[in-house]
Amino acid sequence: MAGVLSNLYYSAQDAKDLADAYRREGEKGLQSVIQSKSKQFANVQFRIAVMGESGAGKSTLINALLGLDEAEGGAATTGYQETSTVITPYSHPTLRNVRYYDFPGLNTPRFPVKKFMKETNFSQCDLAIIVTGSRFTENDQLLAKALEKAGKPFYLVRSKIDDTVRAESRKKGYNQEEMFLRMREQCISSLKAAGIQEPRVFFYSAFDLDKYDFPKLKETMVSNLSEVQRNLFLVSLPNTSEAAIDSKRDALRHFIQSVAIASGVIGAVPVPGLSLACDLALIGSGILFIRKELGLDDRSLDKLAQTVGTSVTVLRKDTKQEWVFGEITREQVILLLQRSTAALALTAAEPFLDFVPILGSFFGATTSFGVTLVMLTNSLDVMMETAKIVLKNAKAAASEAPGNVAGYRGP
Ligand SMILES: Nc1nc2c(ncn2[C@@H]2O[C@H](COP(=O)(O)OP(=O)(O)O)[C@@H](O)[C@H]2O)c(=O)[nH]1
Ligand SMILES: [Mg+2]
Repeated sequence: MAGVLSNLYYSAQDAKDLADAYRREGEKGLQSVIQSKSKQFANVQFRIAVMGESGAGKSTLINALLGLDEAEGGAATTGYQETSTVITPYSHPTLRNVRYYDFPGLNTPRFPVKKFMKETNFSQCDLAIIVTGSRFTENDQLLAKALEKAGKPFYLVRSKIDDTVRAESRKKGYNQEEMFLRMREQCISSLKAAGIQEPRVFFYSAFDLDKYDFPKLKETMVSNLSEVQRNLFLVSLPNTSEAAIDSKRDALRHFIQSVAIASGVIGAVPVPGLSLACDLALIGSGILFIRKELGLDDRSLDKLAQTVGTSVTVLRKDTKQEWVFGEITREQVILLLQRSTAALALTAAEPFLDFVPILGSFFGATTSFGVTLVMLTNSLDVMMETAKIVLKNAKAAASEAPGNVAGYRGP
């Protein structure tokens, strides 16, 4: 469990800063320290280079991974004419440090492959994706070899699988499974023949994100990250399915543990009033953070309602806990606290105490830690359930709205 401690988002120094801020300015002071700490969480970088020939589907893939529609601000421009000769960065709408780099097409006259190789610095990305809309070409292979030489993890993505399925299914004796097997074998053997040791190939269609290998692509990307990057990336993925929402649970639990540890550390500081004030502030800010990452804040809901052509009221239909959508004030947190009990808090905290040894010796610290942990964990459960109901409502609205059937990508 060393991961939890190494992943501390609030350190002992942060706890001291919080205590000092409380002494100086009371609860207002706490808020500003918490805000600046929240920013640190988002300072972890994750940079993904998306490369391939012009028209391969690079920009479309970036939008799919960001959960953005082209019509929205911040999405990449796609189309059949070559749109760019420079590397264009696209940040995740809320986690700005998850950044995709849309590279110019490999084969354009203005950017021949030799020039591309010479001018591209692979060390600046954490991961690369090579996209092709048909067979992997010689240029793709050259690029893959260069990445392998530079020691960068990379994947090969075969886009437009929907087109292939449509064309092939017209043929006599068509069998989709067999076709994929054959295509996969062909891809892998041609890449191996070109000297790529273990090519990782994913089939995908931008119009069927829950089908083919897109879910596996996301999982594999996650497995290539450091723990901190992994948490950041997981919460950045769009909520296209219940499974996608569930996959955020672990990352958000890490976040919750670090917040709980902070309130435990602060609980051990003997300043009257500090511990409770700090717990309330930390729980409040934690709820806001989780709510945003699950797409349940006002801005995300408005955007989602617009995308699927409905109202926020419809999206909220059948959700059970009103407070999730309301203002998260100090009073609201106290109300939530009153509903759970200290005994419950202590029981739930116990399994964590052995890897938080410094907290074990302070009863006040343990209580604070446990209360914060249970409060945020309960809130997470409620918000995950709510996010799933919102997703269901959004999908229903999307399938009712004309022209929107395939375009829905989740909040
Ligand atoms: N049918 C289908 N079309 C796609 C898919 N991905 C991209 N396209 C289309 O292919 C064209 C080129 O895509 P774009 O992302 O602009 O390619 P880029 O030049 O590599 O950035 C656009 O018209 C896209 O709509 C896909 O998975 N299926
Ligand atoms: Mg493009």
